Amino acid sequence: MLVKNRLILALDLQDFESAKRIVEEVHDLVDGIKIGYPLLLSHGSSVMGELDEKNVIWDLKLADIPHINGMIARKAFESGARGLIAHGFLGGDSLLSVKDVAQENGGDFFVVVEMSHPGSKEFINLRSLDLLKLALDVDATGIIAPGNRPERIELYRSLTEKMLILCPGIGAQGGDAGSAIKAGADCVIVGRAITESKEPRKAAMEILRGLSGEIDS
Ligand code: OMP
Repeated sequence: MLVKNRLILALDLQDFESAKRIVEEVHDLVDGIKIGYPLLLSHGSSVMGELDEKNVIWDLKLADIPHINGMIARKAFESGARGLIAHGFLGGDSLLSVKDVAQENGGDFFVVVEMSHPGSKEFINLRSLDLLKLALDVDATGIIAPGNRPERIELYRSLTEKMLILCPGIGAQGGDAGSAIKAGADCVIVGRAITESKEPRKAAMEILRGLSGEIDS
């Protein structure tokens, strides 16, 4: 994945016309668009043909046995995905099946190592360092880490130079884009702060302005 503007749009909408309008407004400002169940279950994978964006990451948070993970990953790449998000807690074999398919397709895959919502502290975040190790072992393109916990991003950055760190949890979940980048994130993932704004382009530009201070400094 090419990192340039350091912003990824989370397009968590069910209304495709609104989704398309937002993409048209911001596509030149973002490094990619993340889509997931809200859009895919509402409109199917045919949305891919109509999105004006090359780097579409499918956030399916894959969490199944290797055979099924591989089958779903193959379908996603066949449908035009350039990247996939998978959970690591299923273990190395489940992740390797995603990696194999991503590699065959020249695509990216990202492993969730820690999440941004309060409930994540009950289970997944207790094993984050093991999940990070797994992501490194399977040579993932990158990890998903909480943008609203900069101290955790700093820790992950100190433990991996080569993997990308993509960070959601900005805006609506309390995180600050500039602080996440300063802590070591490669990209922030932003949904509602852009999609629910009356002026999505202006909102995206505002976020980029906040990032540029950190990138230059
Ligand atoms: P907003 O809170 O609206 O910016 O959306 C955040 C996006 O990031 C949603 O698409 C979530 O599914 C996703 N996300 C998190 O919010 N927290 C996480 O820990 C992980 C993800 C993710 O995997 O992308």
